[in-house]
Amino acid sequence: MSVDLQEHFDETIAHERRIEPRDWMPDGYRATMIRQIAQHAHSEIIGMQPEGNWITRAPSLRRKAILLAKVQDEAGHGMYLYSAAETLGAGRGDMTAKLIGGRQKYSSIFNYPTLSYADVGVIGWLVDGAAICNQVPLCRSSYGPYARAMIRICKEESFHQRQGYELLLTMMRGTAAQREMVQDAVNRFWWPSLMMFGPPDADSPNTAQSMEWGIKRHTNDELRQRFVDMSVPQAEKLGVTLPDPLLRWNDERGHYDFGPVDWDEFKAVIAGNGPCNTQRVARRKAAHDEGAWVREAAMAHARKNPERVRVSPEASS
Ligand code: FAQ
Repeated sequence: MSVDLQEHFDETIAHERRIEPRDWMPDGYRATMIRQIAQHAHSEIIGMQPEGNWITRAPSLRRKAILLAKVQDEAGHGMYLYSAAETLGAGRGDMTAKLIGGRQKYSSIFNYPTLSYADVGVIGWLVDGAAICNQVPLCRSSYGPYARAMIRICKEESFHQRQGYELLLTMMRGTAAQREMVQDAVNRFWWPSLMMFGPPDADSPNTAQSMEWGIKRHTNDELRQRFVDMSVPQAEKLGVTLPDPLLRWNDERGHYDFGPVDWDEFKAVIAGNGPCNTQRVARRKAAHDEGAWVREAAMAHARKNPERVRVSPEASS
């Protein structure tokens, strides 16, 4: 490696400019970007399953249309993100194989079941809310294709968050049974939503280097706190109780204090032992297997039009 290349990279980062696919970058930077983008892409794709579970049982045509569009958006996000990872030399087939083989992660949150239609609203409000909180700063991430993908993704996630909140407001204005469903969903999703931001800073092996490289702009704990501060007034307006007896405003800190997250549960979920891990990965594998004929057909079509389509060897895997 030439000193000039490293210097140029360091200068680009120091001046808050973007690293682009053709630029030289340290191996560690490339590996970190691939790890984070692949994990993010997998989350969007696996994240279609919990809500997809309710498409056939949506309570009205309007709710079904909204939910279909949302789940479709998540597929689109996964596609942008796989494309961003491909600019770093990662193969889509390889990333899918790693997801199915348990060698690449996806967000812990999608290993929890969706037990009622209120879960659809709570996923929109809390899960998309946490995703936005985490991803808006990533629009300024140092890797160009990732940062640019994030701009569109965040716009769509904001819309998702509002549809979730609107669904919950509607249910809270409904019957006592509907209000109970909402509270039950909040009770189940609140703590897992806080886990989405990753382990506490003291136990986060990647944060320091990722901040230095301008990949992450805030630490896991900073973003978790921002999310709590943002959610409490929204919960009050909604009329639900967040399931944390230690949650209270701290005048001195200018933030809400909150109780301890169960990090043993988080570790179990990311190690593959959450309530739905096996089911989620098995479903993803089945979808991949069932789609083999589509990939084969696309390859056959591409071979017939060699000058129009450049076929990547990855596409067939
Ligand atoms: N789940 O050192 P750190 C969405 C892993 S998209 C599973 O702190 P880092 C949209 C981490 O990978 C949600 N694993 O790691 C939607 C690392 O493992 P490794 C996804 C987790 O990367 C909404 C180890 O723990 N969003 O929701 C989790 O600096 C509704 C140590 O952690 C993104 O991916 C976790 N929660 O920080 C879709 C955003 N947290 O790889 C459908 C981009 C940590 O060393 C419906 N990613 N780990 O073996 C990020 O911002 C970061 O990667 C963090 C983790 C903050 C997630």
